[in-house]
Amino acid sequence: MTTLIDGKKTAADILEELKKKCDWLKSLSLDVPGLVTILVGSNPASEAYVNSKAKACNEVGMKSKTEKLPESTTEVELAALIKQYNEDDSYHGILVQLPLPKHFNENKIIEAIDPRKDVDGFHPFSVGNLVIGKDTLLPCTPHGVVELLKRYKIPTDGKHVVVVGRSNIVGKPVANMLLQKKESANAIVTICHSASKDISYFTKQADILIAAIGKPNFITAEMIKEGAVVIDVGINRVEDPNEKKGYKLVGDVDFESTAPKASFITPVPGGVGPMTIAMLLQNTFLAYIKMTNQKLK
Ligand code: BQF
Repeated sequence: MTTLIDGKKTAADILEELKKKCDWLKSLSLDVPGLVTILVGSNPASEAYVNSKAKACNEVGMKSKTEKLPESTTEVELAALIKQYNEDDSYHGILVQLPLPKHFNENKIIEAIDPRKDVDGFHPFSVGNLVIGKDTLLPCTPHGVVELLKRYKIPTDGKHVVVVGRSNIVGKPVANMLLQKKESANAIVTICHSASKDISYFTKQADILIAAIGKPNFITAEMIKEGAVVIDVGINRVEDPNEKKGYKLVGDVDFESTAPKASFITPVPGGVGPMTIAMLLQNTFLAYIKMTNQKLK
């Protein structure tokens, strides 16, 4: 029997918890957490993402602002805007929507963000803390994956987690999180990627398979072990004339063939995606708590 992991519901639960906390701050006449999202250029998917982030902030009662900048923005101009928000006490989270247009050095831009406001968890300071197991702002999508495993009481201790994909945004951080000698972690972790000659050799050994490849329906039933937990991080737009928008979202996992063989599986949409947003708001709340406490000292 397969359990469908409902990321949409889980994310809604987390947002509800955050809303209660924000209501409580307001009842004490305190400031609420604030998130600024910076979008450069006009990638339709990125625009949709920043819009959902702002909408989620409004729903929980956080302050939010979206800065939409033209494609022609220079690195110096963007860095100056980030600096302005680094110094603005009413914003506790700064998110630069990725990918940036090609003329930007993303690493350089990420490093311009005050690590205390690094709600995407991509600053080298946050990455370093994650790797050595220090408490830190965690990247949203990997954190969403781990949170789903936790809330569905899926054991990770001593389990073999196979991550397919080695991006800085998903593959590397999720592997590091599950590797930690901690509750909801302590897994044996393998990362495989495009240089692996036989991906199936690895995926078939997974107790928990995390697909973060970026290729629609890449993982098929033959590639997994009976009873495996399958976490699909892929968000791929594929053309579909039957859909109003002309496309539909599919994961990196061929859901139809794989689901019957899995013990747990996340759908796309409605799996890991909504958790990304919930974890972003949770990070903004955490950044707020840390920063406002610091001021009281
Ligand atoms: C869903 C993202 C690739 C590159 C940059 C809900 C989102 C997606 C799907 C979402 C993503 C992916 C985000 C669903 C944010 C996740 O119902 O399945 C929410 O908004 N995401 C992003 O900001 O940048 C990306 C994927």
